[in-house]
Amino acid sequence: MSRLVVVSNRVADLSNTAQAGGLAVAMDEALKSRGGGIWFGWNGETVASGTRVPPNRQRMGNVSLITLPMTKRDYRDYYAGFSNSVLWPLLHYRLDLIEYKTVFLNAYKRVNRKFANALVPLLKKTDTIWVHDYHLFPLGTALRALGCKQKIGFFLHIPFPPPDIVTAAPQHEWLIRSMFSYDLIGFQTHTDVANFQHYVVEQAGGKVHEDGILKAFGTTTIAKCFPIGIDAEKFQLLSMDDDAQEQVKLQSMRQKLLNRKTIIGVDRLDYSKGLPDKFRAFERLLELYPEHVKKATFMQIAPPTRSDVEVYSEIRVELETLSGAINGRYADFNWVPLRYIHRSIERKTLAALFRHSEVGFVSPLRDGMNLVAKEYVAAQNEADPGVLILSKFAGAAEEMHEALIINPYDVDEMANTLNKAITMPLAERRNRHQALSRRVHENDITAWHTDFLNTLSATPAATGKT
Ligand code: GDG
Repeated sequence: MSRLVVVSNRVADLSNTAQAGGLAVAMDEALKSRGGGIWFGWNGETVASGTRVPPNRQRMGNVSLITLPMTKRDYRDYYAGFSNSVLWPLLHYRLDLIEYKTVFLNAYKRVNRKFANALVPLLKKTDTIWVHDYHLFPLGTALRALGCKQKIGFFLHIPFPPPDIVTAAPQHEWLIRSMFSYDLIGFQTHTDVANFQHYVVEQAGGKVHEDGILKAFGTTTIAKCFPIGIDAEKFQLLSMDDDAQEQVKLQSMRQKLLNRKTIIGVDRLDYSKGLPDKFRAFERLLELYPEHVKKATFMQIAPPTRSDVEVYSEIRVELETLSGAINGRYADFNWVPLRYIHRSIERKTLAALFRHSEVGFVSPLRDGMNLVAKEYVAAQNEADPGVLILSKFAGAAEEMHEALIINPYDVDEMANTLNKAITMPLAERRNRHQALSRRVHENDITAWHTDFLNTLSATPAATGKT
Protein backbone atom coordinates (compact mmCIF):
# COMPACT_ATOMS: atom_id res chain seq x y z
CA MET A 1 0.00 0.00 0.00
CA SER A 2 1.47 3.38 -0.95
CA ARG A 3 2.15 5.97 1.75
CA LEU A 4 -0.70 8.40 2.33
CA VAL A 5 0.04 12.12 2.37
CA VAL A 6 -2.91 14.18 3.58
CA VAL A 7 -2.87 17.90 2.89
CA SER A 8 -5.33 20.30 4.47
CA ASN A 9 -5.21 23.96 5.30
CA ARG A 10 -5.02 23.27 9.02
CA VAL A 11 -3.34 20.34 10.72
CA ALA A 12 -5.14 19.60 13.95
CA ASP A 13 -3.47 19.19 17.29
CA LEU A 14 -4.30 15.51 17.70
CA SER A 15 -3.53 15.65 21.42
CA ASN A 16 -6.29 18.19 22.07
CA THR A 17 -9.45 16.19 22.64
CA ALA A 18 -11.59 19.29 22.93
CA GLN A 19 -10.70 20.37 19.39
CA ALA A 20 -13.71 21.19 17.21
CA GLY A 21 -13.94 20.72 13.45
CA GLY A 22 -15.22 17.92 11.27
CA LEU A 23 -12.14 17.66 9.07
CA ALA A 24 -9.83 17.26 12.09
CA VAL A 25 -11.86 14.42 13.47
CA ALA A 26 -12.15 12.66 10.12
CA MET A 27 -8.46 12.88 9.12
CA ASP A 28 -7.27 11.68 12.48
CA GLU A 29 -9.33 8.51 12.02
CA ALA A 30 -8.36 8.07 8.37
CA LEU A 31 -4.57 8.31 8.84
CA LYS A 32 -4.47 6.16 11.97
CA SER A 33 -6.46 3.36 10.44
CA ARG A 34 -4.18 3.30 7.34
CA GLY A 35 -1.23 2.61 9.60
CA GLY A 36 0.07 6.18 9.44
CA GLY A 37 1.49 8.60 6.88
CA ILE A 38 2.01 12.34 6.64
CA TRP A 39 -0.40 15.14 7.45
CA PHE A 40 0.81 18.42 5.99
CA GLY A 41 -0.57 21.93 6.47
CA TRP A 42 -0.71 25.08 8.57
CA ASN A 43 0.04 24.85 12.31
CA GLY A 44 -2.44 27.59 13.24
CA GLU A 45 0.25 30.14 14.10
CA THR A 46 1.06 33.41 12.36
CA VAL A 47 4.45 35.08 11.92
CA ALA A 48 5.50 38.51 10.64
CA SER A 49 5.23 38.93 6.88
CA GLY A 50 8.48 38.07 5.10
CA THR A 51 9.56 35.55 7.81
CA ARG A 52 10.68 32.19 6.44
CA VAL A 53 10.30 29.22 8.77
CA PRO A 54 11.17 25.64 7.70
CA PRO A 55 8.45 23.00 8.13
CA ASN A 56 8.19 21.55 11.63
CA ARG A 57 7.97 17.76 12.00
CA GLN A 58 6.20 16.13 14.92
CA ARG A 59 5.36 12.45 15.35
CA MET A 60 2.04 11.37 16.82
CA GLY A 61 2.21 7.57 16.87
CA ASN A 62 2.62 6.48 13.26
CA VAL A 63 1.50 9.82 11.80
CA SER A 64 4.03 12.58 10.95
CA LEU A 65 2.53 16.01 11.33
CA ILE A 66 4.48 18.41 9.12
CA THR A 67 3.40 21.97 9.60
CA LEU A 68 4.17 25.54 8.60
CA PRO A 69 3.19 28.84 10.16
CA MET A 70 1.45 31.44 8.00
CA THR A 71 2.48 35.06 7.59
CA LYS A 72 0.08 37.65 8.97
CA ARG A 73 -0.54 38.89 5.44
CA ASP A 74 -1.34 35.40 4.14
CA TYR A 75 -3.62 34.82 7.10
CA ARG A 76 -5.53 38.01 6.37
CA ASP A 77 -5.76 37.71 2.59
CA TYR A 78 -5.69 33.97 1.88
CA TYR A 79 -7.32 32.51 5.00
CA ALA A 80 -9.71 35.12 6.40
CA GLY A 81 -9.91 36.72 2.93
CA PHE A 82 -10.34 34.50 -0.12
CA SER A 83 -11.02 31.23 1.71
CA ASN A 84 -13.43 32.44 4.37
CA SER A 85 -14.87 35.70 3.02
CA VAL A 86 -15.30 34.57 -0.60
CA LEU A 87 -15.30 30.79 -1.03
CA TRP A 88 -16.99 29.78 2.24
CA PRO A 89 -20.05 32.06 1.80
CA LEU A 90 -20.20 31.38 -1.96
CA LEU A 91 -20.14 27.60 -1.60
CA HIS A 92 -22.78 27.86 1.14
CA TYR A 93 -25.08 29.75 -1.29
CA ARG A 94 -24.57 33.08 0.55
CA LEU A 95 -23.59 35.51 -2.21
CA ASP A 96 -24.85 38.34 0.03
CA LEU A 97 -22.01 37.70 2.50
CA ILE A 98 -19.10 37.72 0.03
CA GLU A 99 -16.39 40.33 0.73
CA TYR A 100 -14.00 40.33 -2.21
CA LYS A 101 -10.72 42.19 -2.86
CA THR A 102 -8.25 41.48 -5.65
CA VAL A 103 -5.43 40.96 -3.12
CA PHE A 104 -7.42 38.05 -1.67
CA LEU A 105 -7.27 36.07 -4.92
CA ASN A 106 -3.58 36.87 -5.41
CA ALA A 107 -2.87 35.63 -1.89
CA TYR A 108 -4.92 32.48 -2.50
CA LYS A 109 -2.81 31.64 -5.55
CA ARG A 110 0.43 32.55 -3.73
CA VAL A 111 -0.26 30.44 -0.63
CA ASN A 112 -1.25 27.41 -2.71
CA ARG A 113 2.10 27.71 -4.53
CA LYS A 114 3.89 28.05 -1.17
CA PHE A 115 2.20 24.87 0.08
CA ALA A 116 3.27 23.04 -3.09
CA ASN A 117 6.89 24.27 -2.82
CA ALA A 118 7.13 23.13 0.80
CA LEU A 119 5.45 19.78 0.14
CA VAL A 120 7.32 18.58 -2.94
CA PRO A 121 10.68 17.90 -1.18
CA LEU A 122 8.86 15.65 1.31
CA LEU A 123 7.24 13.43 -1.31
CA LYS A 124 8.17 9.97 -2.57
CA LYS A 125 7.33 8.92 -6.14
CA THR A 126 5.00 6.21 -4.86
CA ASP A 127 3.01 8.40 -2.47
CA THR A 128 -0.72 8.91 -2.76
CA ILE A 129 -1.67 12.51 -2.08
CA TRP A 130 -5.06 13.47 -0.70
CA VAL A 131 -5.88 17.19 -0.69
CA HIS A 132 -8.75 18.52 1.39
CA ASP A 133 -11.20 21.32 1.02
CA TYR A 134 -11.84 24.71 -0.51
CA HIS A 135 -8.66 26.42 0.76
CA LEU A 136 -6.64 24.23 -1.58
CA PHE A 137 -8.58 23.92 -4.87
CA PRO A 138 -5.49 24.96 -6.95
CA LEU A 139 -2.91 22.95 -5.00
CA GLY A 140 -3.09 20.06 -7.49
CA THR A 141 -2.19 22.38 -10.37
CA ALA A 142 0.68 23.88 -8.36
CA LEU A 143 2.01 20.38 -7.59
CA ARG A 144 1.73 19.26 -11.23
CA ALA A 145 3.63 22.41 -12.29
CA LEU A 146 6.48 21.24 -10.05
CA GLY A 147 6.52 17.85 -11.78
CA CYS A 148 4.39 15.71 -9.44
CA LYS A 149 3.15 12.60 -11.23
CA GLN A 150 1.69 10.90 -8.14
CA LYS A 151 -1.98 10.10 -7.84
CA ILE A 152 -3.67 13.16 -6.32
CA GLY A 153 -7.21 13.10 -5.00
CA PHE A 154 -9.28 16.01 -3.74
CA PHE A 155 -12.23 16.00 -1.36
CA LEU A 156 -14.58 18.93 -0.87
CA HIS A 157 -16.06 18.89 2.64
CA ILE A 158 -18.54 21.68 2.00
CA PRO A 159 -21.34 21.98 -0.61
CA PHE A 160 -20.82 22.65 -4.31
CA PRO A 161 -23.66 24.95 -5.47
CA PRO A 162 -25.26 25.26 -8.94
CA PRO A 163 -23.33 27.05 -11.73
CA ASP A 164 -25.33 30.28 -11.37
CA ILE A 165 -23.79 30.69 -7.93
CA VAL A 166 -20.30 29.43 -8.79
CA THR A 167 -19.98 31.98 -11.58
CA ALA A 168 -20.13 34.74 -8.94
CA ALA A 169 -16.60 33.71 -7.92
CA PRO A 170 -13.93 35.91 -9.42
CA GLN A 171 -11.98 33.85 -12.02
CA HIS A 172 -14.30 30.91 -11.52
CA GLU A 173 -13.15 29.31 -14.75
CA TRP A 174 -9.54 29.29 -13.50
CA LEU A 175 -10.74 27.84 -10.19
CA ILE A 176 -12.72 24.97 -11.72
CA ARG A 177 -10.08 24.29 -14.36
CA SER A 178 -7.56 23.88 -11.55
CA MET A 179 -9.65 21.03 -10.12
CA PHE A 180 -9.03 19.05 -13.29
CA SER A 181 -5.41 18.52 -12.15
CA TYR A 182 -6.73 15.98 -9.68
CA ASP A 183 -7.24 12.34 -10.64
CA LEU A 184 -10.33 12.06 -8.49
CA ILE A 185 -12.64 14.71 -7.01
CA GLY A 186 -14.87 13.64 -4.13
CA PHE A 187 -18.06 15.43 -3.08
CA GLN A 188 -20.33 14.82 -0.10
CA THR A 189 -23.62 14.32 -1.97
CA HIS A 190 -25.18 13.44 -5.33
CA THR A 191 -26.52 16.99 -5.47
CA ASP A 192 -22.97 18.41 -5.25
CA VAL A 193 -21.74 16.06 -8.01
CA ALA A 194 -24.70 17.03 -10.24
CA ASN A 195 -23.99 20.74 -9.66
CA PHE A 196 -20.34 20.24 -10.59
CA GLN A 197 -21.32 18.32 -13.73
CA HIS A 198 -23.70 21.15 -14.70
CA TYR A 199 -20.88 23.66 -14.38
CA VAL A 200 -18.59 21.49 -16.52
CA VAL A 201 -21.19 21.12 -19.26
CA GLU A 202 -22.78 24.58 -19.21
CA GLN A 203 -19.80 26.81 -18.44
CA ALA A 204 -16.80 24.83 -19.70
CA GLY A 205 -18.40 23.09 -22.72
CA GLY A 206 -17.26 19.74 -21.26
CA LYS A 207 -18.81 16.29 -21.34
CA VAL A 208 -20.04 13.89 -18.70
CA HIS A 209 -19.28 10.20 -19.33
CA GLU A 210 -20.07 7.00 -17.43
CA ASP A 211 -18.52 6.21 -14.03
CA GLY A 212 -18.09 9.84 -13.09
CA ILE A 213 -15.64 10.60 -15.90
CA LEU A 214 -15.59 14.27 -16.94
CA LYS A 215 -13.83 15.74 -19.96
CA ALA A 216 -13.16 19.46 -20.16
CA PHE A 217 -10.30 21.96 -20.45
CA GLY A 218 -8.46 19.46 -22.69
CA THR A 219 -8.14 16.90 -19.89
CA THR A 220 -10.05 14.28 -17.90
CA THR A 221 -10.95 13.74 -14.27
CA ILE A 222 -13.42 11.70 -12.25
CA ALA A 223 -16.00 13.26 -9.91
CA LYS A 224 -18.01 11.09 -7.52
CA CYS A 225 -19.90 11.24 -4.28
CA PHE A 226 -18.30 9.88 -1.07
CA PRO A 227 -20.51 10.83 1.89
CA ILE A 228 -18.26 11.22 4.93
CA GLY A 229 -19.03 9.20 8.06
CA ILE A 230 -17.87 8.97 11.66
CA ASP A 231 -16.16 6.29 13.72
CA ALA A 232 -19.57 5.18 14.95
CA GLU A 233 -18.39 2.35 17.14
CA LYS A 234 -15.84 4.50 18.94
CA PHE A 235 -18.28 7.34 19.41
CA GLN A 236 -20.89 4.95 20.79
CA LEU A 237 -18.35 3.67 23.35
CA LEU A 238 -17.28 7.22 24.16
CA SER A 239 -20.89 8.14 24.94
CA MET A 240 -20.87 5.46 27.64
CA ASP A 241 -17.44 6.45 29.05
CA ASP A 242 -17.54 6.34 32.87
CA ASP A 243 -15.86 9.73 33.44
CA ALA A 244 -18.14 11.49 31.03
CA GLN A 245 -21.24 9.73 32.35
CA GLU A 246 -20.24 10.83 35.83
CA GLN A 247 -20.16 14.46 34.68
CA VAL A 248 -23.62 14.51 33.18
CA LYS A 249 -25.41 11.83 35.24
CA LEU A 250 -26.53 14.00 38.14
CA GLN A 251 -27.96 16.62 35.85
CA SER A 252 -29.61 13.94 33.73
CA MET A 253 -31.17 12.20 36.76
CA ARG A 254 -32.57 15.50 37.96
CA GLN A 255 -34.08 16.10 34.51
CA LYS A 256 -35.63 12.63 34.50
CA LEU A 257 -37.08 13.03 38.00
CA LEU A 258 -38.72 16.28 37.01
CA ASN A 259 -39.85 14.70 33.73
CA ARG A 260 -37.89 17.27 31.78
CA LYS A 261 -36.57 16.79 28.25
CA THR A 262 -33.31 18.08 26.81
CA ILE A 263 -32.91 19.26 23.23
CA ILE A 264 -29.26 19.46 22.21
CA GLY A 265 -27.53 21.39 19.43
CA VAL A 266 -23.78 21.39 18.70
CA ASP A 267 -22.47 23.61 15.93
CA ARG A 268 -19.44 25.80 15.35
CA LEU A 269 -20.68 29.35 15.64
CA ASP A 270 -21.13 29.88 11.90
CA TYR A 271 -23.88 31.57 9.91
CA SER A 272 -24.26 28.43 7.78
CA LYS A 273 -25.50 26.53 10.84
CA GLY A 274 -28.83 28.39 11.12
CA LEU A 275 -28.45 29.20 14.83
CA PRO A 276 -30.66 32.32 15.17
CA ASP A 277 -33.71 30.59 13.68
CA LYS A 278 -32.96 27.54 15.80
CA PHE A 279 -33.21 29.73 18.90
CA ARG A 280 -36.41 31.31 17.56
CA ALA A 281 -37.87 27.86 16.88
CA PHE A 282 -37.29 26.87 20.50
CA GLU A 283 -38.96 30.06 21.69
CA ARG A 284 -41.85 29.36 19.32
CA LEU A 285 -42.16 25.85 20.80
CA LEU A 286 -42.71 27.40 24.23
CA GLU A 287 -45.29 29.82 22.76
CA LEU A 288 -47.23 27.25 20.76
CA TYR A 289 -46.99 24.44 23.32
CA PRO A 290 -46.98 25.99 26.81
CA GLU A 291 -47.01 22.49 28.32
CA HIS A 292 -43.26 22.39 27.54
CA VAL A 293 -42.54 25.46 29.67
CA LYS A 294 -40.40 24.25 32.60
CA LYS A 295 -40.26 20.85 30.87
CA ALA A 296 -38.11 21.32 27.74
CA THR A 297 -34.57 22.69 27.96
CA PHE A 298 -32.49 23.57 24.93
CA MET A 299 -28.72 23.25 25.29
CA GLN A 300 -26.77 24.80 22.44
CA ILE A 301 -23.00 24.32 22.37
CA ALA A 302 -21.45 26.71 19.84
CA PRO A 303 -17.65 26.95 20.01
CA PRO A 304 -16.19 30.08 18.41
CA THR A 305 -14.53 30.01 14.97
CA ARG A 306 -13.11 32.67 12.66
CA SER A 307 -14.04 35.37 15.12
CA ASP A 308 -11.84 37.85 13.24
CA VAL A 309 -14.17 37.74 10.23
CA GLU A 310 -16.74 40.47 10.87
CA VAL A 311 -19.90 38.57 10.05
CA TYR A 312 -18.97 36.00 12.71
CA SER A 313 -18.91 38.68 15.44
CA GLU A 314 -22.30 39.89 14.21
CA ILE A 315 -23.89 36.47 14.61
CA ARG A 316 -22.36 36.12 18.09
CA VAL A 317 -24.03 39.34 19.19
CA GLU A 318 -27.33 38.24 17.61
CA LEU A 319 -27.26 34.94 19.51
CA GLU A 320 -26.39 36.59 22.81
CA THR A 321 -29.30 38.98 22.34
CA LEU A 322 -31.70 36.19 21.42
CA SER A 323 -30.70 33.89 24.26
CA GLY A 324 -30.91 36.77 26.73
CA ALA A 325 -34.40 37.63 25.49
CA ILE A 326 -35.66 34.02 25.59
CA ASN A 327 -34.27 33.37 29.07
CA GLY A 328 -35.48 36.77 30.27
CA ARG A 329 -38.98 35.92 29.10
CA TYR A 330 -39.25 32.30 30.30
CA ALA A 331 -36.61 31.51 32.95
CA ASP A 332 -37.67 30.96 36.55
CA PHE A 333 -35.66 30.63 39.75
CA ASN A 334 -35.63 26.85 39.27
CA TRP A 335 -35.49 26.53 35.46
CA VAL A 336 -33.38 27.99 32.64
CA PRO A 337 -34.93 27.25 29.23
CA LEU A 338 -31.91 27.93 27.01
CA ARG A 339 -28.35 27.03 27.93
CA TYR A 340 -26.06 28.64 25.40
CA ILE A 341 -22.42 27.60 25.73
CA HIS A 342 -20.03 29.58 23.56
CA ARG A 343 -16.91 27.47 23.96
CA SER A 344 -15.50 24.10 23.02
CA ILE A 345 -16.12 21.19 25.36
CA GLU A 346 -14.44 17.79 25.65
CA ARG A 347 -15.42 15.23 23.07
CA LYS A 348 -16.39 12.58 25.61
CA THR A 349 -18.59 15.05 27.50
CA LEU A 350 -20.24 15.91 24.21
CA ALA A 351 -20.88 12.22 23.51
CA ALA A 352 -22.43 11.72 26.97
CA LEU A 353 -24.58 14.82 26.54
CA PHE A 354 -25.87 13.47 23.22
CA ARG A 355 -26.78 10.19 24.93
CA HIS A 356 -28.71 11.94 27.67
CA SER A 357 -30.61 14.31 25.37
CA GLU A 358 -34.05 13.34 24.11
CA VAL A 359 -33.76 15.42 20.93
CA GLY A 360 -30.80 16.18 18.63
CA PHE A 361 -31.51 19.42 16.79
CA VAL A 362 -29.46 19.95 13.60
CA SER A 363 -30.75 22.81 11.47
CA PRO A 364 -28.05 24.26 9.16
CA LEU A 365 -29.10 26.52 6.30
CA ARG A 366 -26.50 24.65 4.24
CA ASP A 367 -23.96 22.01 5.26
CA GLY A 368 -21.62 19.74 3.32
CA MET A 369 -22.58 16.72 5.44
CA ASN A 370 -22.93 17.47 9.21
CA LEU A 371 -21.19 14.96 11.41
CA VAL A 372 -23.10 16.01 14.53
CA ALA A 373 -26.25 14.36 13.11
CA LYS A 374 -24.37 11.05 12.82
CA GLU A 375 -22.72 11.42 16.23
CA TYR A 376 -26.08 12.04 17.89
CA VAL A 377 -27.46 8.80 16.40
CA ALA A 378 -24.35 6.79 17.36
CA ALA A 379 -24.54 7.99 20.99
CA GLN A 380 -28.14 6.91 21.64
CA ASN A 381 -29.22 4.13 23.96
CA GLU A 382 -30.92 1.80 21.47
CA ALA A 383 -33.49 0.64 24.05
CA ASP A 384 -34.69 4.21 24.62
CA PRO A 385 -33.27 6.39 21.84
CA GLY A 386 -33.69 10.10 21.26
CA VAL A 387 -35.03 11.69 18.08
CA LEU A 388 -32.94 13.43 15.42
CA ILE A 389 -34.29 16.59 13.77
CA LEU A 390 -32.34 17.32 10.61
CA SER A 391 -32.33 20.15 8.07
CA LYS A 392 -33.09 19.16 4.50
CA PHE A 393 -30.13 21.36 3.49
CA ALA A 394 -27.54 19.26 5.34
CA GLY A 395 -25.76 16.74 3.12
CA ALA A 396 -26.63 14.14 5.77
CA ALA A 397 -30.32 14.42 4.81
CA GLU A 398 -29.54 12.54 1.56
CA GLU A 399 -29.00 9.37 3.59
CA MET A 400 -30.73 9.94 6.97
CA HIS A 401 -34.36 9.70 5.82
CA GLU A 402 -35.67 8.44 9.15
CA ALA A 403 -34.75 11.68 10.92
CA LEU A 404 -37.50 14.30 11.21
CA ILE A 405 -36.57 16.42 8.19
CA ILE A 406 -37.22 20.16 8.51
CA ASN A 407 -36.89 23.35 6.53
CA PRO A 408 -34.53 25.51 8.61
CA TYR A 409 -36.10 28.72 7.26
CA ASP A 410 -39.53 27.80 8.63
CA VAL A 411 -39.57 28.60 12.35
CA ASP A 412 -43.13 27.36 12.93
CA GLU A 413 -42.45 24.06 11.21
CA MET A 414 -39.34 23.59 13.36
CA ALA A 415 -41.35 24.35 16.53
CA ASN A 416 -44.03 21.81 15.55
CA THR A 417 -41.34 19.25 14.77
CA LEU A 418 -39.68 19.85 18.17
CA ASN A 419 -43.03 19.09 19.77
CA LYS A 420 -43.40 15.94 17.65
CA ALA A 421 -39.91 14.80 18.66
CA ILE A 422 -40.42 15.45 22.36
CA THR A 423 -43.71 13.53 22.42
CA MET A 424 -42.81 10.69 20.04
CA PRO A 425 -43.81 7.23 21.35
CA LEU A 426 -41.02 4.76 22.16
CA ALA A 427 -41.89 2.29 19.36
CA GLU A 428 -41.55 4.96 16.67
CA ARG A 429 -38.34 6.29 18.20
CA ARG A 430 -36.85 2.82 18.17
CA ASN A 431 -37.88 2.11 14.57
CA ARG A 432 -36.41 5.34 13.31
CA HIS A 433 -33.25 4.98 15.36
CA GLN A 434 -32.64 1.39 14.29
CA ALA A 435 -32.63 2.33 10.60
CA LEU A 436 -30.48 5.43 11.16
CA SER A 437 -28.02 3.63 13.39
CA ARG A 438 -27.54 0.77 10.91
CA ARG A 439 -26.60 3.24 8.17
CA VAL A 440 -24.34 5.35 10.41
CA HIS A 441 -22.42 2.21 11.41
CA GLU A 442 -22.26 0.82 7.85
CA ASN A 443 -21.21 4.05 6.15
CA ASP A 444 -18.64 4.98 8.75
CA ILE A 445 -15.34 6.83 8.50
CA THR A 446 -13.46 3.68 7.49
CA ALA A 447 -15.90 3.00 4.65
CA TRP A 448 -15.46 6.62 3.53
CA HIS A 449 -11.68 6.77 3.26
CA THR A 450 -11.39 3.19 2.03
CA ASP A 451 -13.88 3.88 -0.74
CA PHE A 452 -12.19 7.17 -1.72
CA LEU A 453 -8.64 5.81 -1.67
CA ASN A 454 -9.57 2.57 -3.50
CA THR A 455 -11.31 4.60 -6.21
CA LEU A 456 -8.28 6.88 -6.47
CA SER A 457 -5.93 3.94 -6.72
CA ALA A 458 -8.07 2.44 -9.52
CA THR A 459 -7.99 5.64 -11.65
CA PRO A 460 -5.69 5.61 -14.67
CA ALA A 461 -2.11 6.94 -14.12
CA ALA A 462 -1.75 10.70 -13.70
CA THR A 463 0.77 11.09 -16.54
CA GLY A 464 -0.27 13.87 -18.87
CA LYS A 465 -2.18 15.83 -16.21
CA THR A 466 -1.77 19.56 -16.37
C1 GDG B 1 -17.08 20.57 7.79
C2 GDG B 1 -18.35 20.76 6.96
C3 GDG B 1 -18.77 18.30 7.12
C4 GDG B 1 -18.33 20.73 17.61
N1 GDG B 1 -18.28 21.41 18.76
C5 GDG B 1 -17.42 20.76 19.57
C6 GDG B 1 -16.93 19.66 18.88
N2 GDG B 1 -17.50 19.66 17.68
C7 GDG B 1 -17.27 18.61 16.66
C8 GDG B 1 -18.53 17.83 16.38
C9 GDG B 1 -18.22 17.29 14.99
C10 GDG B 1 -17.41 18.43 14.39
O1 GDG B 1 -16.90 19.20 15.46
C11 GDG B 1 -18.26 19.33 13.52
O2 GDG B 1 -18.49 18.70 12.31
P1 GDG B 1 -19.66 19.14 11.32
O3 GDG B 1 -19.72 18.12 10.25
O4 GDG B 1 -20.92 19.25 12.09
O5 GDG B 1 -19.29 20.61 10.81
P2 GDG B 1 -17.99 21.47 10.28
O6 GDG B 1 -17.05 21.74 11.39
O7 GDG B 1 -18.57 22.67 9.64
O8 GDG B 1 -17.27 20.54 9.20
C12 GDG B 1 -19.37 19.70 7.33
C13 GDG B 1 -17.44 18.18 7.83
O9 GDG B 1 -16.55 19.25 7.45
C14 GDG B 1 -16.75 16.85 7.51
O10 GDG B 1 -16.61 16.66 6.14
O11 GDG B 1 -19.66 17.34 7.66
O12 GDG B 1 -20.52 19.83 6.51
O13 GDG B 1 -18.88 22.07 7.14
O14 GDG B 1 -17.40 16.17 15.05
O15 GDG B 1 -18.72 16.86 17.35
N3 GDG B 1 -16.05 18.79 19.39
C15 GDG B 1 -15.62 19.03 20.67
N4 GDG B 1 -16.06 20.10 21.39
C16 GDG B 1 -16.97 20.98 20.90
O16 GDG B 1 -17.36 21.94 21.58
N5 GDG B 1 -14.75 18.19 21.22
